[in-house]
Amino acid sequence: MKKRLAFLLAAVLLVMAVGGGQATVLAKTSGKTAVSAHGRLKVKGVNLVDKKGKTFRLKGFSTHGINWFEQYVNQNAFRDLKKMGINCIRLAMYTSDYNGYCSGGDKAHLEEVIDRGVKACKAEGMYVIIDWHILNDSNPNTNIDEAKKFFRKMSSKYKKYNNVLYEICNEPNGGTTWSDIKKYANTIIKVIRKNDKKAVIIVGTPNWSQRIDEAAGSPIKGQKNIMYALHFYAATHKDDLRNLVAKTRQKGLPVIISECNISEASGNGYVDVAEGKKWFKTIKKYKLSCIAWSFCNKDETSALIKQGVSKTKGIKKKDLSKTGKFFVKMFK
Ligand code: IDC
Repeated sequence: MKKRLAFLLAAVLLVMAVGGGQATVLAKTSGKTAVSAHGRLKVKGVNLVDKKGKTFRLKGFSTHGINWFEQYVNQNAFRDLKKMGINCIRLAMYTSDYNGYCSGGDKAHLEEVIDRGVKACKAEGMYVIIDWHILNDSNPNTNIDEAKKFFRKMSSKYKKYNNVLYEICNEPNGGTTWSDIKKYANTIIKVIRKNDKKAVIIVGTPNWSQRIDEAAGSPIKGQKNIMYALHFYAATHKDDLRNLVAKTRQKGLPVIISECNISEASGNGYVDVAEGKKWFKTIKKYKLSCIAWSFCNKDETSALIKQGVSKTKGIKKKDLSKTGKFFVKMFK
């Protein structure tokens, strides 16, 4: 009997030890969550709306590259953020920077990290954006064949999930035109729609997802639930870019701020709180969704976790950087 008890105790201890690692799947949270209350999101006119047709704002944190800071992709951390008012996580998967998905990265592992992130968000009742994070590879058509395969796989895997959104090309840049992007988007949207008729799909815009005016001049036709990305870094991008929001709304373009910060466009340097507040005036006026870059402790001012804080669970407000605290406050 004693032996059996000792064995049982050892087994329990072993489970606890294993359970302390990254892969822990916590119980589903009880009570009302963003996803249980608002359901599958869709696009109505210029707005992102919930299942009842009411305008809904995503308030999110984006990961840094999951090929670099994957330790933050865990349910404990997401739950910590949820307690601070975050209702969405963007999983940024670089395609060609840092051993990205198309530049030598471990595809199977990256897909596992995405899966962990998607499932953690589902368990926490949070929305999740799967982001094909092009950057170095300025034109999304460069890796369109890989993108097709990737989104075919993702949309098949997550078609039953009501909390998943797709961002199909983070920031086209260099000489990439809106017509190049449209060509790419029309292909990828069709791939996703074959499996998933409804998920919201976010399309990047020229010049590092700033020229929403070009998209407004010639939006994608014949597709529902499409949004257009506007990215800003407040210490660099000011009135000129903000003015495009009003301008494109008049033209009926649904815009989403799927990445932003109050640092300089480099992701580092000066943190402009005053300009950040101006951005939030616009964001609140038009009830825009907004996702902050990036959920990590890298030594750069856009990092949302404070320098020297290395925990990836039990994260409290005091562990956030100046920029992290700013966003949590603005999201209130
Ligand atoms: C930055 C990261 C930085 C990294 C760099 C290059 O913050 O650590 O070294 O990318 O990969 C974007 C991009 C985003 C950038 C960010 C800041 O979407 O990948 O992250 N930024 O430069 N667009 C505008 C700014």
